[in-house]
Amino acid sequence: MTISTVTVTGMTCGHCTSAVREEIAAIAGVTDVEVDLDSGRVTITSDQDLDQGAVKAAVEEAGYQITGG
Ligand SMILES: [Cu+2]
Repeated sequence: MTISTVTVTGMTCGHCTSAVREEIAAIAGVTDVEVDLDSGRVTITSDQDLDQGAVKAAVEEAGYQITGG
């Protein structure tokens, strides 16, 4: 099991966090996604090495940006 964290900017409400959570949850191997709206911190649990490019693409697909790991 691998736990990764990224920081996402641009989220302003629960709909934003849901959009990010759903996009990241669709990535291969991801088993859990926790999104903290206030800090922008997203904690991703996966059962295989996480594809960071896929995470970036998922966040951008949801309409937000990753600012840090
Ligand atoms: Cu929102």
